[in-house]
Amino acid sequence: MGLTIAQKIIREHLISGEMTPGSEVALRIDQTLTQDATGTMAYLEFETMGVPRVKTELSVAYIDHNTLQSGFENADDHRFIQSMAKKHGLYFSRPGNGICHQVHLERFGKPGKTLIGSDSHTPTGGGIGMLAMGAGGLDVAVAMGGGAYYITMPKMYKVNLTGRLRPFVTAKDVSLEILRILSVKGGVGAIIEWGGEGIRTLSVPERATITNMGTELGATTSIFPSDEVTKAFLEAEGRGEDFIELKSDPDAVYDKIIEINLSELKPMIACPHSPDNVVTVESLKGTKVDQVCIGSCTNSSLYDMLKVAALLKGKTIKPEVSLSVSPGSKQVLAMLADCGALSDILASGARVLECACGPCIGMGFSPNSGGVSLRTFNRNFEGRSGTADGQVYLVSPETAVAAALTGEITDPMLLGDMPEITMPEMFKIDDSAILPPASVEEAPDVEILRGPNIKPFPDSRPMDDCLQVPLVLKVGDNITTDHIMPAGAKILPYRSNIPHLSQYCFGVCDTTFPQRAKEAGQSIIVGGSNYGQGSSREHAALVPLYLGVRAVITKSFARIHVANLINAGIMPLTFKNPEDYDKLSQGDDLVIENIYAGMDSGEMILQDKTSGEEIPLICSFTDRQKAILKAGGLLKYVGLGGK
Ligand code: MIC
Ligand code: SF4
Repeated sequence: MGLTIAQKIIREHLISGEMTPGSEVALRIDQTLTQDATGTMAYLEFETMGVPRVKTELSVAYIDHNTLQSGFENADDHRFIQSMAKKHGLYFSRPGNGICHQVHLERFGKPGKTLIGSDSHTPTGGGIGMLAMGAGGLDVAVAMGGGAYYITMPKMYKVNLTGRLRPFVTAKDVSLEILRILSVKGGVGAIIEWGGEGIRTLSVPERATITNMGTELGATTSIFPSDEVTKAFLEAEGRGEDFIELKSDPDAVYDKIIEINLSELKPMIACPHSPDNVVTVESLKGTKVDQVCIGSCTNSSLYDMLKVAALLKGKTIKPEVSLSVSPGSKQVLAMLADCGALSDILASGARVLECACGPCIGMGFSPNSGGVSLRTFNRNFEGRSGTADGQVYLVSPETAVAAALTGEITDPMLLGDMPEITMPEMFKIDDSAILPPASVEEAPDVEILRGPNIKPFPDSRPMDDCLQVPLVLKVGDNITTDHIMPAGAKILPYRSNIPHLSQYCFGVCDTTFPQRAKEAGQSIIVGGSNYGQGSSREHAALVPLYLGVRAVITKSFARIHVANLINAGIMPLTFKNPEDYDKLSQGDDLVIENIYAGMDSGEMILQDKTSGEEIPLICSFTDRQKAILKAGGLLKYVGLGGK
């Protein structure tokens, strides 16, 4: 039987396990990346392991999320990460050099390699033919130390593209269309391979837009073949030698095949507050717009920015609209400046922001109260913009420009002719903001710089055989890690300070949760389906751990979050009968007995002492996961992590 592209890369990196969907496989990881919002924690964890130098082929520490530096906290954390990188053999991408995924694609991504990153949009690398996956910081730390990365062997989906995108219809619209078809749960447990003759018309950054947003489908990752388009991109980055051809076998077998005709696609838009709440732009025409943001790891390539500049050239945005443009990297910004496109953007009335995540993660540029914000980003979760009642829509750069120029949601196809965009043959290569590590000889003398914002990890404890605890919080479906542990300019600086962060846990759903959880001492959370979707932030597990949460019971979990819970020593359990969710109420007294035996049999009984109900639960842990939970988390399991 033939293999898919992902199966070929997995086979080549397989350390242990069976490549049958559902079984756990351990993979050798070639490259890692971290960003600063998850990085400080990941490097503290790496430090605990006592490995002097990273054992991967390449590891990069990026600073791109917390670049506001509104106090000493971020600046201190950045110096810590920089000194860790220098000492332990990592490249360090300075603040302002760009968003990790964009820079990694430009300067480091290699077809056929495995990459894990402490950021859920690491699958951006799938655009260049990498098997690139988002992971919790601790899993990235383990990979840096030479350890395997464990995933559940995914199913294989294929999307066949035919035809060619019309002007004003873009890779972003392809991403939104697949979200419309599959929903935010539709990719869970699967790797999505993109193929068909239509992919030849898509450049690497356009492919990367699509694999980036595969994260919103819940997919393990998404991947394109490595072909002549990939080769041309690598050559333009001066890295032609990194090219290898990669394609699936003609008789590869897929669990699901989806057909999309690019020629028939229309400009699409995701409405508040979920990336799969997708309709055509046309259907919302006339909706008044207050703010437009262009950028993020989804849509900040040179190609995107050149289109934006060409459409804005000689025009002025509506006075009622505030427009921000953040190029994805220093390379993109420098090339925009050199060719004059930056002046066209500035002359239109746009605010040009730093090459960083910025508004995407609520680091400034929050919309006005109740404001409608059209963003070329990948997530529009409630409250994520920093304005609790902000109405965030996700669109392509073309649709964003159309709204900025007209002040309302407008089908960009009405803008007239799409100007011709000529891409340069070579990108401008300047790696001066990427600092190499110290040599092996010099590394021991590098001092690690720490600030007072860095607080110890929460202590975990071995799983008890019996839990007798209250149901401290009951939430619904599709709870994101932004709900569990919000980000934004006020909170993000404290990513290395779990006690401080804990005050904001579940703030979007229930501001009384932290206090109630603390008072309970130990507790259980109950959720609906796809619990923990979105960001890879392990803080969404570490903070509940700090607040005493011992188990989370849901209808289903998202992939990275369930791994983070187990790594933190919190037991993820699912209802055997999803309708039992309705039998539980917040505040109920719960008991789970014989937990160890239950882990072995795969089933436990939840007794609700308040209602008298007995509810069967499922726990399908591997032996490794059982051992981690019994030990009280991954660090304890490997003999580290304090008391
Ligand atoms: C996000 O887009 O939510 C983030 C911020 O990039 C996160 C990482 C984090 O929370 O630090 C992600 O996607 O993993
Ligand atoms: Fe940064 Fe937004 Fe991309 Fe997350 S999704 S990495 S916050 S740009």
